[in-house]
Amino acid sequence: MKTAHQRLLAWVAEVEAMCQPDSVEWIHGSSIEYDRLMQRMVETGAATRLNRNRRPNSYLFRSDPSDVARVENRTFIACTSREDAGPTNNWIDPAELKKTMTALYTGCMKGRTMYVIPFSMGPIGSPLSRIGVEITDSPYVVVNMQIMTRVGERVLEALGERGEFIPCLHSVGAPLADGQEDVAWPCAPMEQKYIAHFPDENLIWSYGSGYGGNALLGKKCLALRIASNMARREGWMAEHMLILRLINPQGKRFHLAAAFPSACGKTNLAMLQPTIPGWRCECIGDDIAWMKIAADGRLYAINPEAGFFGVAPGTSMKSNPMAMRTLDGNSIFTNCALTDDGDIWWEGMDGPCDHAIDWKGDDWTPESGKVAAHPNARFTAPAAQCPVICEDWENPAGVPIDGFIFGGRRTQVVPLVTEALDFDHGVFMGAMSASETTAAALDVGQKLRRDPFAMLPFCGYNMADYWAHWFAMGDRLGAKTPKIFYVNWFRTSRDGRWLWPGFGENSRVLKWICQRIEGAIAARQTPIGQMPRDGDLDLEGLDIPAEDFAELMEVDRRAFNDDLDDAEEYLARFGDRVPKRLRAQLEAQRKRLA
Ligand code: OXD
Ligand code: MN
Repeated sequence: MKTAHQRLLAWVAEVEAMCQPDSVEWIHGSSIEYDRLMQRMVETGAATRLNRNRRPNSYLFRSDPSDVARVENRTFIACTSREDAGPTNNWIDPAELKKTMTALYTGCMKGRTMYVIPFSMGPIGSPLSRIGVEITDSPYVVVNMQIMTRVGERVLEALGERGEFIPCLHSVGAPLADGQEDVAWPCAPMEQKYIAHFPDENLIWSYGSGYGGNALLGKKCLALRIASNMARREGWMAEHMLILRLINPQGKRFHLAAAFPSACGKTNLAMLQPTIPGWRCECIGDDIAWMKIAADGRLYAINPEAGFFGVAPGTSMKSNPMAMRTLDGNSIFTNCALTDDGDIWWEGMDGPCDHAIDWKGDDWTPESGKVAAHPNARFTAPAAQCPVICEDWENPAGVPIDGFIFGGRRTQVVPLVTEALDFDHGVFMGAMSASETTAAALDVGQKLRRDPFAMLPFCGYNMADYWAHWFAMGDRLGAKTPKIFYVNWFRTSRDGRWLWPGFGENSRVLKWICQRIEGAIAARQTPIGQMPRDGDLDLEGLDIPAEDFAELMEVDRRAFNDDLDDAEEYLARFGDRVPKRLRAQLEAQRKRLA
């Protein structure tokens, strides 16, 4: 591989000396290389090629049953002082962590190939993009990175001889002794897994897991945890947000960025098919937004990723037809079930399945009494294949953001949609976000967890400082701050029914949001923010009983007050670091609710 980047070459040599792989391969980024890696993994039994007639160029992987999701308890922010990591992150002194991990890394790639993947987060050459180099001993990681990011020679070219890059070291942590046979999914035991971030030196070290965000280091580690640190230092934003473009019947475009905790339907919303006549929606990204203030004073966003790494179960032609069509070929499936005709299946997919091989490789029928696909089974697919991908999804300048949406999964209390009274109130809404938990993280036990800005597992520094950064960005944007909204698609009735149909019908809520952004309609002020007046939300053609709609929109002052008590306790964890402006918002909300 041709690079004259001395710092990069020195780092690769240093890692090689420490990890002692059998060989080193630089990833060029060609399809021939991708096919060759896949072929090798099919031969070793790590991958299964799916039926070419049903899903061309697509493969299924089964992970080790112990390695199926992000491991938040084993994720560390190793900055110099514990306070800078804050109470929501795990912290270890960087020198100590490096010592522990160096011991683990020493000889850890024996019997394996070490791959060097130069990758770009964001379109190559965009002023918003950043370059990383991932070293890994997992060929599964390589093929996933080839879909999720832009990789290879063109990245090295952009890097030149002196360009900045973020070193990302990954090992599955399973060296092979001479003659020892490999397993299909090598990984290390839980207590040896470390997903480590050294924000003071923009460095990522990951050991022991091969799954998703633990191993595809461009995603959560670089584009969120490290990038949030860089963004704070440099005055931009790295957020756990989808980006979409909505086009109204008059052809006017609106760009919305929305933050929801993992597995709350972000991918579904990003690829929404509006049910209201004349409205169209296009996808720019489904997970991460990098945003910067441009010369015109507005906030512009890019999607730093090049693919979707989505939760498979529940994805269907009903819930997300555009995702289903994105997966027609050239995709990787992990921990899905394998059907008798060589295709994949998961719970919630269209049509039943009578027999399959489940995610553990065992025989499965609906009578087995267990799931066929793991709840956090994933698909990896190129964004360019999405039928509603926006023509500007790779625009190096990004798209101007008109509105932010926050939300979570709340079966109680939180109404369908609320608009913040102003930017500061919106920051308060984002900071107080909470959600009922799901399967995307392995080890979060409790049911309702506060997940500020959906960044709880991804903010690479003290969350209280992150709130201060939001206020500071608001001040810089001044009159050009995007409007902020809070939505909840998941409210249920007292007798446990969904009150809102969700999916494509969410376009009705987005329409109201766009009308508010345009200043086309007034709103009703409530103690928790602005809400649609009677008749303003377009419900035409939707059969919702009036009592259900009333319940969906209900603001129960007592319940909100209780929520504030809980919020106050939560804020207390951050002590004096909580911005005064956030506390002022809490007090103001209390007064409005009194
Ligand atoms: C994801 C997550 O995988 O947020 O996107 O967990
Ligand atoms: Mn996510």
